[in-house]
Amino acid sequence: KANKFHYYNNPMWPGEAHSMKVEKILYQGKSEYQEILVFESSNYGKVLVLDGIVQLAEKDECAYQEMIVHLPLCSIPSPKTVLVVGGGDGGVLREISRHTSVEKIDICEIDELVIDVCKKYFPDLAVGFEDPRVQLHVGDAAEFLRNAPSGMYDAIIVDSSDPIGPAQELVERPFFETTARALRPGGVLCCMAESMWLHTHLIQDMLSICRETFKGSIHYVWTSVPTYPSGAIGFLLCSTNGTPVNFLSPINPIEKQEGALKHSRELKYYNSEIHTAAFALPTFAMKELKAY
Ligand code: AAT
Repeated sequence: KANKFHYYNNPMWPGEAHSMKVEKILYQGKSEYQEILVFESSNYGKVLVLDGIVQLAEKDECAYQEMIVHLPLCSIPSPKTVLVVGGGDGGVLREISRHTSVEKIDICEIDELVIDVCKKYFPDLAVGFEDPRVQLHVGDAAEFLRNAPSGMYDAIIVDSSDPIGPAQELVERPFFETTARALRPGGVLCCMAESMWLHTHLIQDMLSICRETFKGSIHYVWTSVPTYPSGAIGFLLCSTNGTPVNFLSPINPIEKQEGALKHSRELKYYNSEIHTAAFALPTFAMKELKAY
């Protein structure tokens, strides 16, 4: 028990707990914001845990990081300025760095200790920080976006932890309003949006806020991540008013970008077929989410 909640009492998934065999604890510490744990698992490689919640495992991080980045960046022509919210492990930066059109990548992560720990234990993710286009801002992303100039970004990627603790504000209306304002017309947001199996009400709330704040297209998409509760995680894809964005058939497909595929690390999960497949919802989710 390395967290402040009892096993079956995490407010994000009450009544269930998920386990992995720990081969070795590599790091345990506490920052101003959260408890940080890194362990070597028997089946999923090294695992990063914040406040008792798995944030990533080496074996399946590709599914999350590749989807949260390439779904939005392949949907707009030649993205140049990108903001990452959270993402202190660097995996999202690593994926953005495939896009040769990108000129500037801002990242706003609240917890410097997460960055330091990931640089030590997850070099295959933290390599993202080495891209010279990256500018790191340590601080609360809600505050950062309140001060961001209007129309500054082509894309904003919200790779944040669950909305208990420091990420609470990142699912609330004022955050989405400042996000929409910081995007240029026709810019896109891709935001971690939890599991369709576990978080219907939260997703409905996020969708209805986004329908009011973003005047373009809004979709809930999902991918499979075995080490996250329920094994699935979703994202909200939103575009602002401006050139319409057809997320379903990407205008900037990955296969057409030589630089993206020739990156030092091969794509393991994302391709154009899985991009389109991510929009297909099971019947129950369609019923619960389509009306919102
Ligand atoms: N790349 C997958 C890992 C994450 S990490 C999410 C990061 O968001 C953490 O490093 C956390 O410190 C940071 N964060 C939380 N709140 C804020 C904030 N207000 N401002 C800036 N950064 C913040 C995501 C995993 C998703 C797991 C889903 N269950």
